[in-house]
Amino acid sequence: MNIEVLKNEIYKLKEEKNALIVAHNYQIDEVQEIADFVGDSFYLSKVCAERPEKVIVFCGVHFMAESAKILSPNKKVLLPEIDAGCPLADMVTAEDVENLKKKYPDYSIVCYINSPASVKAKSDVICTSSNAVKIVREFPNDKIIFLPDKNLGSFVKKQVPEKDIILWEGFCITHYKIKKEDVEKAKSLHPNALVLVHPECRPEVVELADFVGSTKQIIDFATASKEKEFIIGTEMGVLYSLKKLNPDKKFYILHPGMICPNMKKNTLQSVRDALLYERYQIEVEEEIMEGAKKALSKMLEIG
Ligand code: CIZ
Repeated sequence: MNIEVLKNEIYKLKEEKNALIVAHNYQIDEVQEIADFVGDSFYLSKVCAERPEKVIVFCGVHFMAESAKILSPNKKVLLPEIDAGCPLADMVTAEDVENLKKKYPDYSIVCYINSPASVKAKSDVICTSSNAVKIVREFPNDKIIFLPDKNLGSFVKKQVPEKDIILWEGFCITHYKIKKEDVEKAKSLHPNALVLVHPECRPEVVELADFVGSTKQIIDFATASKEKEFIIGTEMGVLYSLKKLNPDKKFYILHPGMICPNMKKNTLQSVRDALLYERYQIEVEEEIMEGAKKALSKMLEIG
């Protein structure tokens, strides 16, 4: 179907169903364009909870739509592509967390938002890439198990050396592609550019960056900066907001493979189908919902 026809159909269905469309910073440009709100997963989950609409199309991956459902249990949360998962989130299970708790009974579990609801439910507190350092620093236990992302975990460990932090071995397959040599090459090609990377990158990449932050923090940093050129070390989708907000600045992606195959599954066609057929509905078991909400609320309390 023609893009303009699809867009018009989406707007019509959205109005008919009184639905809200939110899109993560890593979505394809056309999906970000038709969304009511664009941002990181936690910001979008909060928007979904605060807005009056009862039907939400969450253009992101599964764990993100789950977080929105946990914060808005009475709303219909739809994920346009049901198999848009996250390999990082799948690198830890609720059973792994149970085993860790048995092995390290004095430790508290700090869980990155990129995780399944069942893992969140067994954790003490959730964090995002924006607030992970603050959450670990301020959590009232000096013994921490950080999961599932080992790179975000080692970034936190460096910032909070006073705590004993055990890292789980998970990683994002997209951010992992960037190597130290890519940063060195990009810097030699663009000597005046600042290097902005996501903390899911390898530690040796993070080490070479001028700024490390979440998607929102990268967008805010580049927008506020007086500099004109930036080398970006995260998923390409952020270029949509970076370019829109900064038409006079130049952005270079650190690695050509910075494309998350799962984030790119949602299309205008699947958003339209999500609205038309009210699919795919995200449900979270009551028992899991309760535990996961508690861990998310703890994050809000600290952060
Ligand atoms: O939580 C998010 O939205 C993720 C996965 C990354 C980010 O930095 O926005």
